[in-house]
Formats: sequence, structure tokens, C-alpha cells
Amino acid sequence: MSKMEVKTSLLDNMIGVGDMVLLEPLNEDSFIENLRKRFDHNEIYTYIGSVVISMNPYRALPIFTPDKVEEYRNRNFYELSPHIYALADEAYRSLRDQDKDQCILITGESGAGKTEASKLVMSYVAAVCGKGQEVNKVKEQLLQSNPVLEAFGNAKTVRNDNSSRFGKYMDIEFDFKGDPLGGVISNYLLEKSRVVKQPRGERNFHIFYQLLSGASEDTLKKLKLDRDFSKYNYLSLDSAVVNGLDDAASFRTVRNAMQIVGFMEDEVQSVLELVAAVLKLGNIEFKPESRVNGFDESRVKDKNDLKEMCELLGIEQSVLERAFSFRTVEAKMEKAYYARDALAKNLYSRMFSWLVNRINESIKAQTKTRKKVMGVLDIYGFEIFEDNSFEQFIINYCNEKLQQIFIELTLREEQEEYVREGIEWTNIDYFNNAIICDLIENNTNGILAMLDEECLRPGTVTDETFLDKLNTICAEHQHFESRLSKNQKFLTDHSLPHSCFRIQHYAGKVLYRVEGFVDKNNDLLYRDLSQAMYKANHSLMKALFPEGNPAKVNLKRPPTAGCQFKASVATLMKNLQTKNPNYIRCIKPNDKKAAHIFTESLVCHQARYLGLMENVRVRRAGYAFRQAYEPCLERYKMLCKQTWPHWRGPARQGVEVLLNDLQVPAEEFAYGRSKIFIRNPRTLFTLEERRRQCLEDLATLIQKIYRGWK
Ligand code: AD9
Ligand code: MG
Repeated sequence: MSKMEVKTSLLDNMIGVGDMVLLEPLNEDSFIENLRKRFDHNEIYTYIGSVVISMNPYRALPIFTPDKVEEYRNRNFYELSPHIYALADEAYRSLRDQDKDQCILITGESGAGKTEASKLVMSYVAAVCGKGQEVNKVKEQLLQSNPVLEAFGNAKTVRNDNSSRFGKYMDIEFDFKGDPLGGVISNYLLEKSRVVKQPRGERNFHIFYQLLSGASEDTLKKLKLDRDFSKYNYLSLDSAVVNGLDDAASFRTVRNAMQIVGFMEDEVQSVLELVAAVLKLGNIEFKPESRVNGFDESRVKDKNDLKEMCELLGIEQSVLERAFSFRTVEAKMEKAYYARDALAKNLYSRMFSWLVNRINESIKAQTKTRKKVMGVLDIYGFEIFEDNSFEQFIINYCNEKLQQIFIELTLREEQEEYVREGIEWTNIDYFNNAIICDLIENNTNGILAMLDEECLRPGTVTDETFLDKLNTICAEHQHFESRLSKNQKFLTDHSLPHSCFRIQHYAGKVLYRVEGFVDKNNDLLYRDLSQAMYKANHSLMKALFPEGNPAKVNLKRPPTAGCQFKASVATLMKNLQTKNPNYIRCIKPNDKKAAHIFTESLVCHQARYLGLMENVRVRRAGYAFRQAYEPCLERYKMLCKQTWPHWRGPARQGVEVLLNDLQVPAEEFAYGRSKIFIRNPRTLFTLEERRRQCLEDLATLIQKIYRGWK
């Protein structure tokens, strides 16, 4: 198909319009209707200019085959029907041929298809970029890092059977020819609270179930584990088996992937020992015990699990047992359980970060030649649960930042094109969520700063004192005109349930329960426990708890979880801003994880908060459609005697003659340096219609002549 026929495929009314910019009339109803029509015809991708909207089909569609890859390879973005491959191809070619670093930003709520989309982009790029033994090895390692990280970092939630519980950004590095050299993965805050407790209907991280289901008898014996999930406190039972998930088969895939990525056998063994240790740790229970000197003490109840855990990790049992005994008068038992869970969470999340680092070691580029980079961002989606805690707060903050960068970059890109083309730019009114980001991250009175202040303050600090502070400061500022808008996003009134605050996020209002905020932000581990871990005769374990080294007792307090997250998000944003962005906006069609169901209200809600209509408005605000002069003239020259069949002068002049001849009103178009800009899609439709008519007349004429000859 030539580029000329392109737009007709984008305009095909049967299956809806391929580019929302060309939708007429444009309103929310027509927007959603267009998505529905396309979804019903298995067209899960739709453009807004260069942005790809992706609907989760919840079933395998035959559109990701090697043939499809070939079809989209080296074709212009609008040439074929909308596809994620078109975006991947455009990004890759722009990187290879124009030397521009790229980033692929994938957003959408939990279960909308971000992780799948990121894998489709990666596999497309892997399929079209260089070949050869070395290159293939690099590709294979990059691709196989996915199953490893998913096993340890994903879990079944009520929203998604394979929900990413960490944020991931991966830079894939290429040489000047466009061959992959390696990659670097950054991970963002794993939801570690899941290790010790899962909401109803959800599971712990996949690896626990995979290990118990898929490991050989021999391995299980070495790890002192039982195949039966019900033996472990940390594993939820009501949803341990997930339809469509084969944990045993996944375990084999993960083992294989670890090998391809370059893990040594003893490293794999060490990791599995830590996974087993977490399960054992969860089974340790405590009881109060009176002591001779009159004090009560928390004591380990049944020592078998403790013993086995210590054997696995080479820890002296008495050292760990001592670390778990608490003598303070109040809440001894609670403290012991708290310490146990804190240790399990820390152990697991540190192991996860170690895995990421270890993978990075394997996949890092071996050469020092100048590199071009394609970054792929797949981060946890916006979450609104019934009970929202610190984790949701952090996840949603990150999504706010991404939305902000989306707004900034889309507008900037649009504006830059106008400037480049010498066309006057008129400002567009749009919702800017910068105030919500500021409410959370402002260095002096942002919510994270206030939380930190509370965490570091001497005296009695509780979640309640933190909430009081929030309420006072945000309410105080509400009196200031300049801060009014920001604090309107912090909603506090007497109707709120106890211990809660509410934020008006760009994606909706979210009620956060403050319980656990201070603790989770502090993220502190009792020193006795980290020292016990450091004493382990297990090199990986030792490496995970460097602060347990007695020589380093006076180390400064580590930065809080919120502070670390804020810093890493800031670095990420800076990084993204230096790259050419490509957007994939994922939408979940229904809440049932089911194929063929399109729940209009749900889709509408997502389209709204993703700002998709706004995105179309920005694209159409000045000029909805633009095209280089030459192809434009080529396509429509038949409509004007002066340009048909040949126009001898410059293409721009030809287009001028053509539009004048067709009497298109002057306010409907503008002449850019290399492109013609058309204000209203209707003008384009009229041109298309006239062209179609012209072709039809021509065909009839030819037929007549042909018959006459016969
Ligand atoms: V979360 O924020 O990590 O909880 P994601 O990443 O947005 O979420 P994910 O990619 O994991 O969602 O998709 C959820 C499920 O939808 C997948 O496990 C698949 O079963 C299904 N899915 C998503 N995209 C596709 C697709 N292109 N084709 C078929 C898909 N199924
Ligand atoms: Mg995901």
C-alpha cells in the first residue's frame, strides 16, 4: 500500500477511525464509540496522532506473528493500520537513522496491558535489529530478563493475575548500526508489604508458588521445604491456585531464563535459599515467657522453623533467637512479630534489588563505543483500592509525574513543530496536574516532606500525629490565595473516615488510610536483626545487610523510603526529558479480565483521566492534520486542471494552486516550511470525497471507452 492510500485505511468507517484526530464529530461519546467499534473488530490499536491507544483484548490475537513484524518493518507510521509495531518501528528507525535517543512511555491502570505492551515493543525491536551470534546472545539475555523479574516482582492481584509490583525502566543500548549492545534496568520500589500479607483474593509474589510447585523433590529437600502451600503463613490460601497460571511450568521457564541471563548455578541456589528462608521466617511464632528476674520476654514458640532457617543461611540459632527477644514492657509480642515481618520484607526486597543488579552485570554493554539508547518504561498503573496505603500513595504519585511529563512533552512537541514550520502557535488551555505533584513533592510543605519531618522528629511520632500535621498545614495554606488551587487537591472534611486523607488525583479521588505511613517511610530494621543477618555464613545474605557490619555501626540513618523514591523518580523524569518520547496509552476494556467485553463506563473513565480527549484537542487545536507538500500534491492533484497530470514547479506552489482552485477557505489551512497544515478534519474529508468521486468517474469513463472498443 502506498503512503497515499494510508489515510483511507485510517478513515474506514466500518471499523472506526484509525486516528482520533480525524474523528468527526469529536466528543466523548463519539470517541468511546470509535474505540468500541474498533475493539469489536479486533482493532485494539488506535492513534491520536503519534500516540498509540492500546485496548487489552484479554485473548491471543493473531497480530503478533513474524509475518506482522515483516509487514510493519521499515514502513511509515501511517502507512498501515494502527499497531504497536508501527510505533516500535518508528522509534527504532528514528534511533538508528537520525541518532535520536528514544523512550517508550507506557501508561494505564492496573491490568490495562502495559507489561505486555513493553514486551511486544522489545520483541519487535529484537526481531528487526541486527543479527549474528554475539548480537543474538545480547537480545536473548535482554528478553529473558523479563521472566526472571516477573517471577520475583509480579503477583496475582484482584485487578491483574500478573500484576507488576515494582516499577521498571530499561535502557536498551545500540551501536551506530542499530545493533543491540546491552541494557541497564532500574527498578522502583517493590511493594514489599506483600511478602508478609496479601489482600483477600491476592497472592504473594509468583516465585513462592513456582518454587513449591515446580522444584524437584531433591531441591525441596535441600531447601527444607514442603510442597504444600498451606504449610506457610506467608502464602495466602484462598487464591493460591490461579486459573491459567501453571506455576510448575513457570518455574522451569524462570530457571531456564536465569541460566540464559548468566546466573551461576550457586547463585540460583543462594536465591532460592533466601526464598525458602522467607517462608520459614513467616512460620516462626512467639510466646511470652516469664524470666527469673521478673521480666516477661517474647520467645520463639516452636523452634523447628527457626532452626531450619538458620541452617539454610548459616546463622547461629542463638544469635537470631536473641535478636527476636523483646523485653520492653509494652507490646512485647507485637514487637516480635513486627520485627519478624520487617526482616522478611527487607530480606526479600533487598534480594530483588540484588537480582536487578546481577542482571545488569550480565546485560551491560561490553564495548565503550558511543551508544544510542531506547528506554522502555513499564511502571505500576494508577491504583484506587478500597483500602489505600503508603504503597498506593507512592504508585499514584509516580503516575502523576508521568502524566505531567506526558502533558509537557506533548504540548512541547506540538509547539516545536509549529515553530519549526513557521506557523503561529496559539496557547491551548489544558488541565495541568503540576499542582498535584507539588502537593506531594514540594520540598517544604509537600506531603512527603511532612512525612519525613515527622519520621525524623524526636518524641512520640505516630500516624495520627502525621495526619494532624497534614491537616493543619494544608488547611492553613488553604487561606492563601496563591496556594488555593494546590490545596483544593487535598481534600479534608469531617465526612472522611477516621485516620484518612483524600487526594484529588488527575485520575480520580483517592482516600488514603494513614496507618503504617510512618513505619513504611522509616523502613527501619532493628539493629540486632541486621547484625544477625550480617553474621550469616551465606555470602548473598551477608551482602544484603551491610549495615549489620559491627565496624559500621555508626552509619548515618538511611534516607526514608519516600525520600528515596522521590529522588529516583526525579532522576527518571530528567532522563526521559532528554529523549524523544513515544507514547502507548493502555486501556482496560472490562473489570472481569475477560475477552469481548467492552464496559463503556470503565473505558470512558480511563479515557478521561488519561486526558485522551485533551490530547486530541491539543492535536486539533491549531491544525488537525498536516502533510508534507509532495505527497499532498500527489494525492489530490487530479482534482485540478492546472496540477493534473503533472505540476512542474515546487510542490508547495502546486498545493497553493490546488487549494485555491478548489476554493478551500483561506482560514482552513496554513503553509508551513515543509508541510501543509489543515485546520479542520472536515476539509480533509471533503478533499477525500472529491478524490474518490474523481476516481469513480475515471473508472466509469475507462469502462465506457473499453466497451466502445469492443
Ligand atoms: V499492572 O499495572 O502491572 O497490574 P499491566 O502491566 O498494565 O498491569 P499486563 O500487561 O500485565 O497489565 O496485562 C494484564 C493481562 O492482560 C495479561 O496478563 C494478559 O492476560 C492480558 N493482555 C494484556 N495485553 C494483551 C495483549 N496484547 N494480548 C493478549 C493481553 N492479552
Ligand atoms: Mg505490569
